[in-house]
Amino acid sequence: MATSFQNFIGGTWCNSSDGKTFENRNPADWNEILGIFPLSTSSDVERAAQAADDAFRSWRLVPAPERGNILLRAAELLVRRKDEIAAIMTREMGKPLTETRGDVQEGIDTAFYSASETRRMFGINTPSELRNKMNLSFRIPVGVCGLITPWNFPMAIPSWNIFPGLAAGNTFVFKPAEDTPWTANLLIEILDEAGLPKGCVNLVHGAGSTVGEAITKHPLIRAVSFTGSTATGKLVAQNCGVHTKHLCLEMGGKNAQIVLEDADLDLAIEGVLWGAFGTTGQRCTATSRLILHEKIHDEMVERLVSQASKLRLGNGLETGIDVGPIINEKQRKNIERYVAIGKKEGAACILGARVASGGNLDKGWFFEPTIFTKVTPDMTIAKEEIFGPVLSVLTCSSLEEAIEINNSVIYGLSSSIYTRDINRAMVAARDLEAGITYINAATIGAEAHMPFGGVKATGNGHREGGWAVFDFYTEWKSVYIDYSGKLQRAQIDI
Ligand code: UN1
Repeated sequence: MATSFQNFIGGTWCNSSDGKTFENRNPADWNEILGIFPLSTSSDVERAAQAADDAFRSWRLVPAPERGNILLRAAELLVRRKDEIAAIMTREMGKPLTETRGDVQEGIDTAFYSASETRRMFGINTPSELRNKMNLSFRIPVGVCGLITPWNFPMAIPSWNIFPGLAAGNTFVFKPAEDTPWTANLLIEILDEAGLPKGCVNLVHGAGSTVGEAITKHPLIRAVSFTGSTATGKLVAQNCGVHTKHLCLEMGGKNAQIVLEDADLDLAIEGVLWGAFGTTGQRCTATSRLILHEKIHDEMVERLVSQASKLRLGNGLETGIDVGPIINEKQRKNIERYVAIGKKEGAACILGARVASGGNLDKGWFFEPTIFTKVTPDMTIAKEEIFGPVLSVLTCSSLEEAIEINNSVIYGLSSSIYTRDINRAMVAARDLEAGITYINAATIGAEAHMPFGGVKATGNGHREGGWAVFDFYTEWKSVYIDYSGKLQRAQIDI
């Protein structure tokens, strides 16, 4: 019998209001049921929002450094349980242990960073235009925040919202992805053990169409942070718009690595292997386009294919595995659909392009690392996010053309350029339309204390990570202190 897990509302573990459940399965071994989780209802969201609202009244008054101390304890517990959490995460979403340990580490880094910010979160004081008057402005929490997160970074993404959000004095209603509910429970356990007061973070498992939707419409929830597909993000945005909620959207990407003719090709090949096939290509920041200068195109493609074909697919719990499974059957079908479109539109498929099978691979949702060449910017596989191990290779004859190709898509999350020419690298850093640009490094690997997010259709202008996330999780309060002892009228001529 698989273990049953629960929601966490108002500091108490509980089932969904109507007792319904869903299964959590291992994408590398679909017969393995990891646990049974509550399929919650909108009335569970109602209770969670109430609990978060009650908790907010006192949590916002706890001195920020004291809130930070709880985050420090959470960080220490995460350090202690890192390997255990990583192993569970690999079982529920498939990426190899090296990567799930990295995912937990990103949570740890964010916890330490957020705790340190509780002694900063600087405000701004300005001179007043009047005599004997002082102007202060400082950050205040937003209130109850809704958090809807994806399965590809089940510790890092919740962490980089919840930790800074709590540091700033907010409380949460948290709905994790249905593919990775267990990691979410572990995070909540840790926050509880670290001493977080009841109701500050409420966990409600279930479907986006019920739990997610209720979060985006609930009147007590003032802000929503959503990471996931562009299609769902648009629905979230509609609801948040109608219900006047603050919204942070982190959606699709179509990230490119550019390799110019003077680049260190060994480095560029290592970078694209990691960027395109790490996490089985299932990162918002994954490299899904490779833009090669025509002078190095053939050599780079030949060497890349030879190395990509040696990547080892399998269960991420086993040592030596480079590429884990696709998250579920639906997503693997979606990848197959894009591969068929790529072939139909005339791209040349030179590696993979099929379901990986044989032995243990038949137990899960594996797909072979896939490379298309002769891709042109107008093709579907050059424009749409695939979220799988599929790389589209395009050709350019100059830096300017490479930048134009990079910028031709609707998205703008991550980008990368390999060149030894500092001048061209700096032009790329300025002109690539993306929230993140790497120079001589892959498109993946953002650090916890730097702003994370994208331009254009990737998001709505907010950033997660680093100091920038506090712009979402706080509002500015302006305070005027008049110590003149008389009525002073701003802007009024005497
Ligand atoms: C994501 O893919 O949604 O920069 C997050 C990176 C990781 C985070 C990725 N630190 O690739």
